[in-house]
Amino acid sequence: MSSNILFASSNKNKFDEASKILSNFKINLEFFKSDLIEIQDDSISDIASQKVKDAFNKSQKPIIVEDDGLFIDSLNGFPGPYSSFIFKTIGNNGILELVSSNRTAKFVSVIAYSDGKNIEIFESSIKGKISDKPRGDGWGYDPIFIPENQNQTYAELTNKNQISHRYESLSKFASWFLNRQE
Ligand code: ITT
Repeated sequence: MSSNILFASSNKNKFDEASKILSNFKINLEFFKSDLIEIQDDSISDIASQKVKDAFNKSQKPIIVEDDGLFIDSLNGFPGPYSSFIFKTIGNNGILELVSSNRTAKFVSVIAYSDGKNIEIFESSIKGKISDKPRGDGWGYDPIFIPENQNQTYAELTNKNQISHRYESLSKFASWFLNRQE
């Protein structure tokens, strides 16, 4: 492993996936468990920028945060930047009650990295749709999100970490980070 970087989150599932993904690039992550300041904003990348500032202030070490959002087309992008709050309040069953016949959606991941001087942002999204009922044993929205070109939900897929919104944004981060180190 070539580098150690902190990953700040209150969500251990996010860290576990990020850590597996970045190990393919020989980047070692350490979990920095923290409830970070999360501003209410329409822009996931602005939320991630604020979160990483708070994370660096707390850790004083190079650090990554990630902000995600599930955007459902028939709900004009809801829950989007409010995905965390909506998951805690109405959950997957609440979302399923709101979704109509058009079930298309996208999952967005924004990675923000700070070394205390600069903030770098890496964004990615994957298209997909909302399943008709929860399927599979997974965390968060995994049981109701079916990525494009698949028949199974994130929770049912065995290769989520090779295709996910998180995989794409972290791959962009890894290319930038490893290039910078050369
Ligand atoms: P932080 O402390 O890192 O902010 P969080 O769980 O609040 O953790 P986000 O705001 O980034 O994380 O995530 C928004 C919501 O989307 C939240 O309910 C997550 O559980 C969910 N989520 C994010 N990535 C997911 C994934 O890969 N599969 C399923 N649900 C996911």
